[in-house]
Amino acid sequence: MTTTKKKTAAATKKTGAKLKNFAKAPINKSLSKDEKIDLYRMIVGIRRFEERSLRAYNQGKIGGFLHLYIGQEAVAAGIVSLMEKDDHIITAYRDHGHALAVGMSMNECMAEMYGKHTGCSKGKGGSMHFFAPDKNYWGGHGIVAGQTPLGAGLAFALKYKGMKGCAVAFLGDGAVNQGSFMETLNLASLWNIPVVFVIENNGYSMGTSLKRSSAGENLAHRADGFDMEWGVCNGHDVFEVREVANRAMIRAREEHKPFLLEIRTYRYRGHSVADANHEKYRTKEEIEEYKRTKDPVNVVKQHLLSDGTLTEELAKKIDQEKKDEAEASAKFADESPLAPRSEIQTDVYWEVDNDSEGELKGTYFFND
Ligand SMILES: Cc1ncc(C[n+]2csc(CCOP(=O)(O)OP(=O)(O)O)c2C)c(N)n1
Ligand SMILES: [Mg+2]
Repeated sequence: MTTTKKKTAAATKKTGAKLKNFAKAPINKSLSKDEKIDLYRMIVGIRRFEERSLRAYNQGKIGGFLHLYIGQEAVAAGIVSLMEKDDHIITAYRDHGHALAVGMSMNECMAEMYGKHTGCSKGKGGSMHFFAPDKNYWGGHGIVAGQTPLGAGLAFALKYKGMKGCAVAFLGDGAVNQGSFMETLNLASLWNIPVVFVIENNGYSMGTSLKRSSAGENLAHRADGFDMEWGVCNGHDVFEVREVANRAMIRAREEHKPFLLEIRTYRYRGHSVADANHEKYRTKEEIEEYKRTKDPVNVVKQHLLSDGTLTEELAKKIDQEKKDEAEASAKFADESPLAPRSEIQTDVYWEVDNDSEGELKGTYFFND
């Protein structure tokens, strides 16, 4: 059994080493020209949205936290592009990229950060709590690793209802040491739940580097302890992300098997915008080196320029469109109304809105 696991894991790595150009992997080769341009458009769109929200934060328009996804764009864009009708995703608080990737509009996302009624969570969630159940996107969670049992629950429901789909639960490298994640891995394996856990390993958990917080050569390897398959890949190349995640997602859908995938990525900005000291726990050179050699926007752009899908002119046009869309979303958010006073307490607790038994008895959470 263990040998099989090890073989699969090794095979994942071996395939990675052999296929230097992931754009040529079958799952990517089958993409039409328009689909490839859409991937580029999505990655650029996330980048421009994040840059605009940073400006809004610095202008004092956004309260609370702002965790930017800049540098990690190819992970969400790549995985979401593989989603089928009955696939679902859930993530932590660094959730803007996933939201845009599932098709949420910049307007509803920006307005949410401004605390406006037109936001996706009616302005009551903010940056960390974007949700779109209609797009199979279940947020946006602030408790580190808290979304992992919920992700397994989504996948459990799919299997229970006899649906052919999988759930992808994203988590950070800092979340792997949480007890709830270990418990979730155990049940996912024991009950053959179709969930793919994707560790977005950006090397840091707030100001603590991976080396200082987590034992082991890699994080995915921990799946061995739960008799679960795992793999490791890079996150700067959207085609590599698609190639490796696709196999895990197919397996989950078709065989009801969980998978632990570690994707090596990097965040350019601090943990949150309030983390002004992000150059104290890492060097400027480290950040610059990643930007120079592995920037997800440049990497996909180079792929598409070299295969003739994209021209410099079209790339510029798309970039400008996304800047304009982000700018327009800030205007939309600014001009949107706050929630009316009468709605301040709605959509906060299901029990309050649904006149439940608990409400009638005056006890929301306890039986007596
Ligand atoms: C249970 C819990 N403990 C601590 C925190 C405080 N906290 C917020 S983010 C974070 C770091 C998580 O880092 P990682 O999982 O690597 O995600 P990243 O920010 O890199 O995306 C911590 C410790 C929290 N939100 N929840
Ligand atoms: Mg991290």
